Amino acid sequence: MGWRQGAIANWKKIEADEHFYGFGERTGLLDKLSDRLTNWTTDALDYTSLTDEMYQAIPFFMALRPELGYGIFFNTTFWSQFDIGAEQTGVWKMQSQDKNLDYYIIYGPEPAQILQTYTQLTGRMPMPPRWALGYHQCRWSYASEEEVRQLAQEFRQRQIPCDVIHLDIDYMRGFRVFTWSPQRFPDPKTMVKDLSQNGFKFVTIIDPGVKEETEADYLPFDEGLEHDYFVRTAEGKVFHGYVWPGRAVFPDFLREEVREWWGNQHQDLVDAGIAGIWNDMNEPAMNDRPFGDPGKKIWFPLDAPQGPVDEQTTHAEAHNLYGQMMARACAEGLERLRPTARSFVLTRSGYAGVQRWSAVWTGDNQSLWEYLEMSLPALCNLGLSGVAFVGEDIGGFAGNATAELFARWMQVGMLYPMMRAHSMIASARHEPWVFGDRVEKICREYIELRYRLLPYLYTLFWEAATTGAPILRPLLYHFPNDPKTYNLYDQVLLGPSLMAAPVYRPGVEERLVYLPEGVWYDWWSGEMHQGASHIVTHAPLEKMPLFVRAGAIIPLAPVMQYTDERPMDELRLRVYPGEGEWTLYEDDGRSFEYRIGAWATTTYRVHSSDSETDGSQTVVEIAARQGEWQPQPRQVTVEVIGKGEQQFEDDGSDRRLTF
Ligand code: MIG
Repeated sequence: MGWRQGAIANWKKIEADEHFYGFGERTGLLDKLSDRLTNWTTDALDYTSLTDEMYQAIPFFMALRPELGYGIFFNTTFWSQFDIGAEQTGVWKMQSQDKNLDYYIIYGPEPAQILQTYTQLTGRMPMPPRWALGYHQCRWSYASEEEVRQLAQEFRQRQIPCDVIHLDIDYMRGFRVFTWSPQRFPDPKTMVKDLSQNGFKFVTIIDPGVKEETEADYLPFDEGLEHDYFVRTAEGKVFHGYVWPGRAVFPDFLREEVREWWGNQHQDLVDAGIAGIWNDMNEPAMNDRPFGDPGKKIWFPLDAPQGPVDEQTTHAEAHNLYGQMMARACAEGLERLRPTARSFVLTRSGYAGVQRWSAVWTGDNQSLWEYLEMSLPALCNLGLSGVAFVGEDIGGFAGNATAELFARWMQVGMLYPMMRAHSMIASARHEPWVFGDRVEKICREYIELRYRLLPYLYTLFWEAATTGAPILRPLLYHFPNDPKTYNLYDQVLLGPSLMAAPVYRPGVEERLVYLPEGVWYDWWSGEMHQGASHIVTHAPLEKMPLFVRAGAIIPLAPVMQYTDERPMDELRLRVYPGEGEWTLYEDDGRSFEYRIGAWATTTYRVHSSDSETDGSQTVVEIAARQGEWQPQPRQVTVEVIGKGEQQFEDDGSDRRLTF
């Protein structure tokens, strides 16, 4: 180790065959060997595969080689940096502007164990509302009640499932947070109520910058100023930056009373029926002069005091926590204001542990094939950093998707833990029907597949909530001793069983796929393949190659137009012959009752047995349901691939089926 004024560093050896993952939100490919990675939250607008500082700053990574892996959590919120053999081959380095060197070494040997321990330290996500797993539609902006009603109607008429509509900054009056534009949204409560009859939930954007309003009454500014809630400079002046509403001030979210006050500001939105909040610009992002002028990006002076008086620090230490504490204020506020319903919170910026309060999306990507390609390793590395509920803007934020790009992106988006399409102001719309019939049909099919997979997905969220496991996983997560997976960034596992090998290049209709050890089944045709091997699979625009591991049990729900359209009255289990086990998790999907026992788990097992008379049989065993939650009466169909199906009324008792 070494130190000098204002910096401290530590060096360690890189072993042969070692690879490096996690590091929070990152561009480029999966393995970060030979990279330098800075932890400093930044509005990474226009980022590319070479960009270092991103919206999230999570000073955690894991090192992996066959039979051994370990994690490092660098416990500092100051500016910090990892150098993974870039400066000196065979050596990695961590340095920070902290006075103390404080870090955790987390033993694996496998990624799952590392994450379990890491999330024991930094926390895990709460169960989200089930509707947040549905399809989200966003645009900057759906800017009037009429436009929103039209959009909602379009989804239902075209029978494309959708649960959530996001309202971007133009719903506000002159970009003032916690207001509505009276011209564009004269009666938000009625709009939300009407559309909720049809199953829609609403998420509104909230930025941290509060408009400095010296004349008219504007409570968020007046109250914040009166109670001294805004960040001040070291000289004691209220700090100003320029954001959407013009000259603005910024709450000091590090203080508990400020978080509480901020959380309570969401009351009117909650009264209007808003069920989720989207926190943007919280790196924090701001300019030194009004937007539109050629200003430059700034943030608070590094010596600006922040935090409670008895534990005060400066922005140098608080910077990386700004977005995280804003998301926390929001999540805790919503839980107070909606005490019987789970809410959805989405944040752009965060630090280690952001999963405790919010889902994360990766900011401003572009409508280009390269960004579709990069989305998988980016989301996988976030998952390997403890943040399981993540998504990218489907279709790309900046620019205009082509029909082909959009179709391929919707296929990949089906795998994103948060599935949301978005598009930038003045760019083409990214809705499932804007690219003509062929692409609309593809979008419908993949969104429907998402809804069919909801019981599987919801169980993966439960796993994330209880163990810290990612939902979207790189192959190395399940095959950590297979070096062929170490740089495999363009195939992903959704949970333990379902593997996708998406197409992310124009004009490509054949896809090379690596099948790790074991038997794999083609999701679409049921065809069986023996791994470890490479295969070439046909992938016309209608098809994203999907494979299932032998021994997998995938629970499927009927297609619905939104998650709560009706209780799940039918459940289909797709069973892939082999040895395997799967526990299905269920609860009411919306309240906090699961915390006091209102949940249900059912464990299914599959194995083969050789009987003298019938040859090889597949046996499916269903253990008696556990927990206090009672699902709706339902018909269960067990379908063993290649063997046939059987049905029964699910009364929660144990059974044994042979095929
Ligand atoms: O200065 O609210 O990343 O998703 O649509 C741009 C407008 C501000 C950036 C976000 C983007 C959002 C946009 N915001």
